[in-house]
Amino acid sequence: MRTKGLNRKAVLAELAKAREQDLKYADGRILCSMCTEPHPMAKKAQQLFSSSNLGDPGLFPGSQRLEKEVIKNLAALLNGENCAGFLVSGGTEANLLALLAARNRANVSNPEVVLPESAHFSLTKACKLLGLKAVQASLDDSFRVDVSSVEQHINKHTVAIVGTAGTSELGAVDPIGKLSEIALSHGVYLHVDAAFGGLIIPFLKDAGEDEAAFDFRLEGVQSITVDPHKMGLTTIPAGGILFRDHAILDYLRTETPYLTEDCQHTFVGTRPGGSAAAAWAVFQTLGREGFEKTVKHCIGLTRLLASELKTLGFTLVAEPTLNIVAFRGSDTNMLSEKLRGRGWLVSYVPRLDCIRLVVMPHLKRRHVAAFLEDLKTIKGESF
Ligand code: 0PR
Repeated sequence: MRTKGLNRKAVLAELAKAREQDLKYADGRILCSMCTEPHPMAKKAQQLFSSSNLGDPGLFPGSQRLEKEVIKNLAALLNGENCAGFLVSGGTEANLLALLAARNRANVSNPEVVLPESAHFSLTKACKLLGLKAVQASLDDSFRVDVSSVEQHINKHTVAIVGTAGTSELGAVDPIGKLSEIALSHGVYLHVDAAFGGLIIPFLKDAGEDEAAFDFRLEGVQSITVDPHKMGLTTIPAGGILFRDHAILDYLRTETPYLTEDCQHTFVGTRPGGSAAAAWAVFQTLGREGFEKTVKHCIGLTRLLASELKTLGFTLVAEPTLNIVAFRGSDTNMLSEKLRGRGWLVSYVPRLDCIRLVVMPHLKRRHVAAFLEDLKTIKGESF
């Protein structure tokens, strides 16, 4: 640390320099991220609540009320009548809390969790941290978890099975209805990772798309991860974990003897009230209609991209379910490098040998058109 402090102007100039190095969502070049430019009201709200700590809610009852209202909004969206839940640091912490609750509830020796091959790596991290054996279930031809594979892996050590509503690589939605039936018949905990899809799928019906049931209407679903800092247009950090009912919280409880509340249920102690305020502000400003419009925009552009990619002779890994397109050509890894060389931030997925494009709200039609033009040029160069 420097001995003498700098003046504000100098500090701001240094910050501006660093900010300049960062990529901007608004430039429409980021096609590999599940985050996006936050709504202006989210930024404003986060600033207003920058000193608030949800970890000591007796000092910040207003912030706690906003967190509770955000959780209530998410629960209503996911058809959970008696949900308990928290805003946490992200999908990773949300998934960790779900598996912790499942492990403690089952209280068996050598605990195991059945994870789809397509599960996000945060679930593998959680298993490592919690001493759980991760057992992989295979996928079907449409990259959704094979329900019979899940069922085959359930045994007396299984504490949870997991389904994903919007996989990170392809946006596939696992057959949660069938997983729910299995969970009920084996008396095992079902967690749904809807970190990405949880704020898309509920709006698809209104956007003219099919809505696959994945939420608390399914009796076997015990918890859902749903992240406002992905499709919720809010500031980072804002993950969400919802539990079917308050009873599950007993498995997460840690005493906090000298704070304004006597226990906590999250991993993170000091939690940003600004995140609750920001998510709340977005929900209030956009309302259901605003979210529907955003989802419609993203899905429309996804469909456009998918059909243009096919016209250009590329193969889609799967028809997109949500706002992710994955495609491949003759040398896909090389193609992804060439695209990055032209300033397009795309991800290459080695497991599937494909390029993955996440069509987030910051992408506009003109960006997609420019991307396709560059793709055409690169393709032309290779022949
Ligand atoms: N579950 C699913 C289905 C996810 O896609 C992710 C992250 C998580 C859980 C974990 O969430 P947190 O990262 O909030 O803890 N999905 C993105 C991914 O791995 C995260 C991300 C976002 C990565 C933006 C890069 C980026 O620029 O792709």
